[in-house]
Amino acid sequence: MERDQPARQPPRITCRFPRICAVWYTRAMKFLASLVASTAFAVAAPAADLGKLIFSDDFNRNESQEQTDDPGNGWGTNSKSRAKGDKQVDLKEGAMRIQLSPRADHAVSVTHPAEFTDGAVALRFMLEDGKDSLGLDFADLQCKEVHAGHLFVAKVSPKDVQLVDHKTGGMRNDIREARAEKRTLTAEQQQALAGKTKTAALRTETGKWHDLLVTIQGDDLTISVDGKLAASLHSPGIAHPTKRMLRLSVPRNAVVDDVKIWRKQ
Ligand SMILES: [Ca+2]
Ligand SMILES: [Ca+2]
Repeated sequence: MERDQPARQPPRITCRFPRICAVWYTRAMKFLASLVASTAFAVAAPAADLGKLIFSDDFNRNESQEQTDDPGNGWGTNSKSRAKGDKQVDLKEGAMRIQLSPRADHAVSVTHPAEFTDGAVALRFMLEDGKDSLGLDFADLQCKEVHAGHLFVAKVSPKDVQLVDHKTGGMRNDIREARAEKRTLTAEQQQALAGKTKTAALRTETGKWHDLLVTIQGDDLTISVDGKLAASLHSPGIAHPTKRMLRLSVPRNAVVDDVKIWRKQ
């Protein structure tokens, strides 16, 4: 037969200086709570707003050689096909320097996969001349109703920003062909082009680094410079379901660093 055992009491932790213990306990808890809050904010804030970070590049490296484009980390360029193989993309001083070759017959295009429906791209840029510009061109080469997969673009120059829906506008095959052949556009084509471009005057100082953020959500495209919303465009081509590629489009020169790509869905 089992004997009834007296119920065990949990061991008591005693403190020889209870008031000091209580003060230190409160301070430690406050510190831990603030640490948790600040860490959660630092990690969760951009992720919650922009989605999942799917790519980032700080360009803090050197190429294996300096004769031709070799940016690495999944980047491609059009220098071989459009600039006779001249080096137009140079990793230098921890950034990516893009410079049009005098022998090029097209703007420099530096490409990276960027697959999402809704998402965002952030980078730092520096333009060194008033005539320079940098375009973030979103493309889907599997979309055959447009020229060369062009969906839409967000562009920044030292004097303005511009957003263009190419898919349902100027890069629609029939519109682009009519323009290339200098044919008069039909009434439907003219109507299709209406409202597909948004330009906003914005001065950004040359020779200085600036922050750029482009967001895509549904049929809304926004561009922010140095943390301030500069322009937004609401247009059906932006809702194209499969953005597959980011093309940095540089008609002259631009310097780029800290590229980040987020996928929201
Ligand atoms: Ca280099
Ligand atoms: Ca860097």
